Amino acid sequence: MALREIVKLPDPILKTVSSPVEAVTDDVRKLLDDMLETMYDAPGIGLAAVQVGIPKRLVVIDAVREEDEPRDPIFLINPEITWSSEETVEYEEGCLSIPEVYDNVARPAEVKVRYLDRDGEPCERHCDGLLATCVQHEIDHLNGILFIDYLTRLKRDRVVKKFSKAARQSKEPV
Ligand code: GNR
Ligand code: NI
Repeated sequence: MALREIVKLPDPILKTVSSPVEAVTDDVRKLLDDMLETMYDAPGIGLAAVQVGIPKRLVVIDAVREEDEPRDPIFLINPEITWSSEETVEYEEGCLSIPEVYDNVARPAEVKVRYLDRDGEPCERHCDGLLATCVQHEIDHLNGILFIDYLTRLKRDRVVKKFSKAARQSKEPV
């Protein structure tokens, strides 16, 4: 397993629509393991492959665990939401690709997600609580959508400007 570098705003790869995984091979499992290690190291509760620069429809999540409990990762390959509740819930979201920015986003409180697991087996899982929010946040990444896209234009523009300026300055000669 290896740590991968997390892509940050304003990298345009974050806007790409990721491609479906054709076959669940050992290379795919190796990438999932690297993503998981990178997520735990960050630390975060979810990570999409595009966040390590690989626009494939792969997600890892470990969202519903107390700190002292054993790890319980979920691997989602080609995930699709097949049902969302009418009821919504607001969580304060953050994103490893947009460090130190947090804001409230309302999303369906419960979803059903269909996916292939790391053995390539079709699965369906009902999600609620933080897991439901996290699954939706990660599937958004696969479609080039970030949580700041749900904020007001004013707030989003402020965030994008801040990260664009920081990127510009880090490229300037000293
Ligand atoms: O670590 C993360 N925490 C989080 C908190 C609330 C809602 C979503 C998330 S996902 C985020 C990790 C991340 O950026 N995944 O793409
Ligand atoms: Ni994110």
